[in-house]
Amino acid sequence: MSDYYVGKKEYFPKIGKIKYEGPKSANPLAFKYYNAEKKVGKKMMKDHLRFAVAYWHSFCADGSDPFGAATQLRPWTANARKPMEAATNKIEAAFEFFSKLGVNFYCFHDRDMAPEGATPAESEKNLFTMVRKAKRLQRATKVKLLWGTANLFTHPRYMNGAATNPDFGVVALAATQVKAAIDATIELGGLGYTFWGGREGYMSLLNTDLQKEKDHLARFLIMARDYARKQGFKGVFYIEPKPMEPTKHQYDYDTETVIGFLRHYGLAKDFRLNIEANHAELAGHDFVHELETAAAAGFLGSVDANRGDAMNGWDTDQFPISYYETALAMYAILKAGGFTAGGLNFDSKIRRNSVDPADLFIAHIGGMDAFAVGLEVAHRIISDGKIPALVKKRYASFKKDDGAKFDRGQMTLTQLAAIGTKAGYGKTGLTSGKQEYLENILNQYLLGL
Ligand code: XUL
Ligand code: CO
Repeated sequence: MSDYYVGKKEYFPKIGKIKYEGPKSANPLAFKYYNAEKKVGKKMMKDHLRFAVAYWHSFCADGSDPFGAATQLRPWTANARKPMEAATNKIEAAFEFFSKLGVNFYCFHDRDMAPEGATPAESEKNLFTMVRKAKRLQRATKVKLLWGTANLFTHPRYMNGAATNPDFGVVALAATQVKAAIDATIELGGLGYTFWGGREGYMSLLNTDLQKEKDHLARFLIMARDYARKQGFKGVFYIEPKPMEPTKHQYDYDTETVIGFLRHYGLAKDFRLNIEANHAELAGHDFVHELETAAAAGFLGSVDANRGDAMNGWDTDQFPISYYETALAMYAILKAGGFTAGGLNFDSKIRRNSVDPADLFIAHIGGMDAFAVGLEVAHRIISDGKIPALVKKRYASFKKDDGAKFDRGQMTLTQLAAIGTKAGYGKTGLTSGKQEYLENILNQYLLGL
């Protein structure tokens, strides 16, 4: 028996199971650093990293962009006569890919998996036909669903938003999709359900009642949460922040904004954040800033792993390759205790001119290797302890005496000022932040030293 799964037809016949061959390997179809069963600290790499493949980028996208037609004519869609036949081929190709690559999770939107029908009832029927197939394939491959979601942004009816649409009729149609996508997620044992606010934002304030739209978004999320919990969903709800694109301004701008929103509307208990690297960059933040901000407030849930291009301001969704970025990201994730329900979902797409079937594998291999290196470096930072110790030392004055009293909120401004007056200026505050020293240590860790 082969060590990977193939359906009725093999879609990647020239590619077998991707194996770990080590850093010196010249084989483009082998892992150089990701060694699934290797222990890093107390857990194996695969359990730290919990990689997921994004169904939409890898199995639905065809390379078309606003300037040109499809370049990636995939056999699973090109040879199908009907949309449901294409959907069936696609799901078989996808699970063959997951199995050969050796990832344990995937993520999907309702419309990635099944085409919209002529009526909401037909759309739901299509989705559930595919959910039954997905369930069989999950069993055969042991691949699990990290999270499901609904596509509330592609169809023209959502051009003015979904939950925040000024037309109640559209809000109700969005509900048909979210209700069915939650049912599908539950049926597939999904560990999470994600809301990325596709077109939940505005293009112009001249035609927008901003407060009403935000209230409607919260109302919709409360309804979805209540429905899912009633149906027995035990997983985590995620909001995926993004500041712009496709709308000029999206309500889920960044992590801090979303945390404020969740707390304000009483959603903090059920919702966590799904942080995407490229979205962080669009918001003017580093990926690690968003991760640390979420973690600090107890809202870190899952990650959409990708990278942007610092030279331009759009969501390029490239595969992550920077060890520096993955090291800092994994440091933030390990410090927060690691993933529980979440994982690293490659919300990344190959470039339009990467037309070889092998490119899909090579891109994921690079991303997985990059996060494996990041994990090792992050573990090194923690186990060596120099960097955490310096951070601790910086705040040592709050550990005892008056500093500790201030920290615990047991001091008035008058008392605090009296301490300052008594101490006087002297050299207080002129302590080095040691940034360059820490950056140099990190570079040594990056080289495995
Ligand atoms: C869009 C984006 C989405 C979400 C899921 O920028 O990241 O693919 O991850 O809807
Ligand atoms: Co995403």
